[in-house]
Amino acid sequence: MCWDMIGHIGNEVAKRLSIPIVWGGDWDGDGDKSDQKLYDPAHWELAHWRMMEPEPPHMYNARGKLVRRE
Ligand SMILES: [Ca+2]
Repeated sequence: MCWDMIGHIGNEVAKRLSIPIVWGGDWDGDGDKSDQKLYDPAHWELAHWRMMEPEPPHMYNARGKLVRRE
């Protein structure tokens, strides 16, 4: 299946880059796609994104230059 291949590639790339992700083709990442209610293989998300702190909005000075916040 095409989505299985895409899921495998995406998971491997994320693992190599140390990016924790969740794939909608296997939400719990146990390799079993039949143990879930929703199969959404086009869906990717960062694992634990709900617990992440939002990045503060970028600030720009009057000249349009990005000003870093501490
Ligand atoms: Ca599963």
